[in-house]
Amino acid sequence: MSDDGNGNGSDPTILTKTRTRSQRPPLYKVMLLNDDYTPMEFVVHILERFFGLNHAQAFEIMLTVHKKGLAVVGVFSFEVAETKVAQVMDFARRHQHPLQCTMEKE
Ligand code: TYC
Repeated sequence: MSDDGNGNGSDPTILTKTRTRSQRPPLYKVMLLNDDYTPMEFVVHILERFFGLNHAQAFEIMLTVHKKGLAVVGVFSFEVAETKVAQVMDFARRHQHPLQCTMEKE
């Protein structure tokens, strides 16, 4: 009846905090995987073309993938990540390179 809606009846000495859910959508990491056949310059080109990196940044990430086996190349919404993966996989396939690109929830 006299409840003021604060979640603890009408006792003004009890403070409560209403937990609100974050409205941020989940983000997805897009990763490139190393292989022994895709030319280094092709990977650099992919990073420039589809991820908007400059040549130096693209070369550095390519080398990280080459040395460590994989690297995160960007973090995007689900739809954008899915599009990037599809673009990279399609471009690699059309050039007959075995390059693999995957996505994973952050
Ligand atoms: N390992 C490849 C080579 O030596 C280069 C390479 C780098 C391939 C990154 C894939 O995602 C990759 N030609």
